[in-house]
Amino acid sequence: MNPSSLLSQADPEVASCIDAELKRQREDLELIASENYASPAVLEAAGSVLTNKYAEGLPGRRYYGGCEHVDVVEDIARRRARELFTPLDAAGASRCDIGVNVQPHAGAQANSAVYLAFLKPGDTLLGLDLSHGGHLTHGSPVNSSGMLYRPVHYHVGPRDGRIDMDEVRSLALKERPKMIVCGASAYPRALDFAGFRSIADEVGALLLCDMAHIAGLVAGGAHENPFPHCDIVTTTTHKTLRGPRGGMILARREHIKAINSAVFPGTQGGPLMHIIAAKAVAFGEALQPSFRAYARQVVDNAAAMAERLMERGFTLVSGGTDNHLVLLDLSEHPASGKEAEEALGKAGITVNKNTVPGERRPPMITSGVRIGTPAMTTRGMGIDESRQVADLVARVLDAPSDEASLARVQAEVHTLCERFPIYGRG
Ligand code: DSN
Repeated sequence: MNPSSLLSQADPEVASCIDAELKRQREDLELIASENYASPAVLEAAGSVLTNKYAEGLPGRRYYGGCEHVDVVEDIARRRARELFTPLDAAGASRCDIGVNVQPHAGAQANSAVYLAFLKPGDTLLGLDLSHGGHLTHGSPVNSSGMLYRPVHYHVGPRDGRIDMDEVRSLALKERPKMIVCGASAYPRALDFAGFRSIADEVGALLLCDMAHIAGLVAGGAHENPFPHCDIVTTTTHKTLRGPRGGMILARREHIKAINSAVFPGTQGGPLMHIIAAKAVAFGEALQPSFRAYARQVVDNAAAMAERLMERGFTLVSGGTDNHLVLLDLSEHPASGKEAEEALGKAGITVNKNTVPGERRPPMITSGVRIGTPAMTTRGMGIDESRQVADLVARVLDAPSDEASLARVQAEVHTLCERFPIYGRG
């Protein structure tokens, strides 16, 4: 990859920031569970002339002329997404007919559009509590989902760290939500879609899965598909799915018309056609057999990392992982989540501080660290490297103020990353 060659002449100030970020991504170890490295083909599509095109509406029904090529691109993206996420039975037949909208600019916009389509202000929304692994858009009071609607939250159990399905059911029976949201941004365990479906049926609620974190695992067969259990599924396209930054909504066919109207004109204007092209490219990549191997490796790497961290004496929320992330519980550790994030950053290891169930510290401090394997797995790292990375993390957290030790870990991080280059060699 030739970093910013044209841009460096036209605008050296911005080009130097992009070049510095490329260097950071190449040299440091990216363990933020929601980040990944999009392929050069995805980046090329995202940087294409399609950024110039207005295309409000849907393929074949646009409010602008000149849409003949972007129509084809959007149809390719929708077709590939449908192929990726349609659940099949043992004989390979479709278990439900799904429609797709690839226009949401991000996951938050996808969720807003779904709420607009199916809820009225004041309707009850039941989702996972933010500090127990949920998401701001699942009814947090500081997000429109918690301001416009009436949020009620379920939790993980205090002992096992897993979603308490008995509590979900009792809250659903008591509060009669119009919609139940399953899905999380910091939950290391598999989701019980059939369990959520049965509760939703009992109270007549719609069931939304926000699969943003696990979409790539679903596409690659390493996590159960939310369909046919869920009515609507939202996602981002840049996490485990490894596409461009963006969102998407999939739904049982009978719901897609309402969703299309809620995306445009309900919540968005012109779709980002360059990003939709990049989504199409990423979905094409995810349909390849190699993506199944990638998804499996992401999960195996997280399991290896979890095991090694526990051997090193760390506490993990739920005692392990089924997916792409582990959540370190530092409640009893001298370092807070913030201090741990800063010390790891000095050693070239990028993570994010995260609240843990029963959190006692403020959200900008926290008692946890979220660690994910999607990006390091894209670099080609496997089980041995996952155990090595867990050891590097443990060394930092055992002595977060020891600058000499942090420098030694940083040198090892750079050597490791050099063995697994991204975007060519620097
Ligand atoms: N901010 C994303 C994450 O890091 O999980 C969720 O939207």
